[in-house]
Formats: sequence, C-alpha cells, structure tokens
Amino acid sequence: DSDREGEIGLATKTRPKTQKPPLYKVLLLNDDYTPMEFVVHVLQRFFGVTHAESIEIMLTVHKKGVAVVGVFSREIAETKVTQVMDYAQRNQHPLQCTMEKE
Ligand code: TYC
Repeated sequence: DSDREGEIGLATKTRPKTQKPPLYKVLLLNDDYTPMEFVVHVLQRFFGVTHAESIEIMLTVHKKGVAVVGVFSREIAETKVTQVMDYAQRNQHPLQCTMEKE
C-alpha cells in the first residue's frame, strides 16, 4: 500500500484538461410579417419538436423577440441556420435564424 502513495486524487489533480468542442445556440428572431403557423411548421420540420413545443417556442419569440431553439455542435448549428434561412426565403418570409457560441 505504501507504493500507492501519491496516487490518490490523481484523476482530479493531474489529469490533463481535455478540450471539449464549443457548442452553439441556434436562435430564432421575431419579425412583424412571418405567419405564426409558418414558424410553428419550421420548428417541427427542422428542430424535431412536438406541435405543443413548437407553439411555445414561437410564442416566446413573438413576445420576447428571440429564443434559443436548440444547442448543437458548430457544423450542425450551421446546417440548421442555413436550412431555416433557405426555407424562409423560398417561401418569401423574412424569418431570421442565427447562431452564437454558448
Ligand atoms: N411576430 C409574427 C407575427 O405576429 C410571428 C413570428 C413569431 C414571427 C416568431 C417570427 O420567429 C418568429 N405574425
């Protein structure tokens, strides 16, 4: 047992810091023109939330101006933002979606 001296707490004392990749919040922004039903549809289509959740998120954005719709790796967050922006543009709505590092 004497040769275990110094081992206690090794995991917390000497473990080198591992680098976790940063996460990104995907944000949906309010505007005056995009129909509420379209936003609800977008949330279900691209973020896999239930109908009830999509209504809650949409109303939060409508009332507060912005809401976090999900947290993802950079690649996934970029894909979500592009998908939402392309889909809104194709449907001629000014809906804005963006991302920021957590
Ligand atoms: N404010 C919009 C309206 O009254 C609805 C809306 C909600 C638009 C959320 C964008 O991200 C949004 N029709």
